[in-house]
Formats: sequence, structure tokens, C-alpha cells
Amino acid sequence: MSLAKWIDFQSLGDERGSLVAVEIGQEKAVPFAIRRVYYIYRTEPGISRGFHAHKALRQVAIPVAGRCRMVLDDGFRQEDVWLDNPTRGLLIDSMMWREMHDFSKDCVLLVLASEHYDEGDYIRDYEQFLAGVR
Ligand code: T46
Repeated sequence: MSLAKWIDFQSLGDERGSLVAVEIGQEKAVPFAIRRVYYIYRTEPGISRGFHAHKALRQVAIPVAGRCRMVLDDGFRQEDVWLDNPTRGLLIDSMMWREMHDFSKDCVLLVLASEHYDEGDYIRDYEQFLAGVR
């Protein structure tokens, strides 16, 4: 089974352009109450980000512009996915190591998070992460 769980949003486009509405509590929508929103943008060429897991946090990442490559790792296997569709969000569960690479210059990655920011929820050491999942 794939590590990547996608949420497909409906594109409500018309002749003026496109619009996506993100709702919680609906079927095929974000499966948690959103407590925080942040976005990553203007990542310089060649820069990678992430390199951590979260103990409890769940997130949905939506590339509202451009693209980047996400590496997901559950401690047993790794999977590479491209985030390049603004109508598709990637659900990143807790205890999933993630890395982000190959950001396009125009990439804006919108992230919906289930909890407020808490540095204590991060596992930034890969060996510690493995010890937690194996
Ligand atoms: C994740 C990936 C996808 C805050 O003060 N509040 C926040 O809500 C966030 C997300 C970050 N920060 C601070 C912490 C650092 O000093 O902003 C700085 C950059 O954060 P970080 O180095 O953790 O960024 P990334 O891109 O490596 O990771 C981020 C999220 O932190 C993380 O939860 O899953 O994006």
C-alpha cells in the first residue's frame, strides 16, 4: 500500500479561472480540525527542507503553485511523490519522516496542520525516529 494518501479537492473553475475550497468534516476533505496554516515559498534552488517526523501532528500539504518532491518514510520503506497539482493535497500522518526537495522557483506549498506549533512534537533525529516506529 502506498505511503502517500491523497485528498482530491474539487476545482470550481469557470471562464475567470480556478478556485478550490478546502473544508473539514466532509467526505474526501481534510480529516482533522485545522488549528494552524502555514506556507512555504521562495525556497532557493538546490535547498531541501523537512528531515523530521512528528509525534502527533497530522498535516495536509497542497502545492498551490509550482511543485516540489516529497520523500515519505515510515521507517520500513520510502516513497517519492511529486506535489504538483493544486487540486490534490498530500495527507502526512504522524510518525512519518518527510523530506522536501527540488522546489520549483514558483513553488508555494500550503500546509494545513492539526495542532498549533510545538517544537516538542518534532523528531529531528532519524535514529530516534526509527526507534519510535520499529
Ligand atoms: C513540516 C514540513 C512540511 C514556526 O515558528 N511556526 C510554524 O508553524 C512552523 C511550521 C515553523 N516555525 C518556525 C520553526 C523554524 O524556526 O519556522 C522555522 C522554519 O521551520 P522548519 O525548519 O521546521 O521548516 P521545514 O520546511 O523544514 O518544515 C516545515 C514544518 O516545520 C514541518 O512541520 O512537516 O514543513
